[in-house]
Amino acid sequence: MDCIFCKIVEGSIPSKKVFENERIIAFHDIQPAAPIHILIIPKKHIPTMNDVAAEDDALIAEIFSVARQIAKEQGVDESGYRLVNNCNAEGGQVVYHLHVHLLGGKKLSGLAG
Ligand code: D5M
Repeated sequence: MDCIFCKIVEGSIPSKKVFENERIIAFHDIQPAAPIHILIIPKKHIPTMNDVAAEDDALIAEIFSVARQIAKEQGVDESGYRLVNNCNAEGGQVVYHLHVHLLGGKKLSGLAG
C-alpha cells in the first residue's frame, strides 16, 4: 500500500519515535507547527476519521490515552496542548492514514486557521 504512515509503521521510512506498542505509534512531525509537534497514529490503516468503525472504539480511546501520556512526558500537560485531527480536503488532511496531532510548547491560537 502506498501510504507513508504505513511505511513508518513497517519501519521502511525512518521516524523519530516517542511511543510504540502493538496498536499505536507516535513520532515527531517532519514539519513542526509548534515547538512540540507529535503525530499519534494507529498501526491499522484507517484513512480518515470517517472510516473509524465501532470496532475501533477502544483503539481511539487508547490514542487519547497515549496522547495524555506523551503530553506529560513532554512536560506540557500542565501548561497546555492541543490535539487535532484533520479530516478530508477542507479539514486540511494531507496524509490519508488517521492521525492525531499533539501540539504544544507555546501559546496556541487560530483554531480554524
Ligand atoms: O498532517 C500530515 C502531517 O504529516 C504533516 O504535518 C506533515 C507530517 N508528515 C508527512 N510526512 C511525514 C514523515 N515522513 N514523518 C513525519 N511526519 C510527516 P495532515 O493532518 O494530514 O495535514
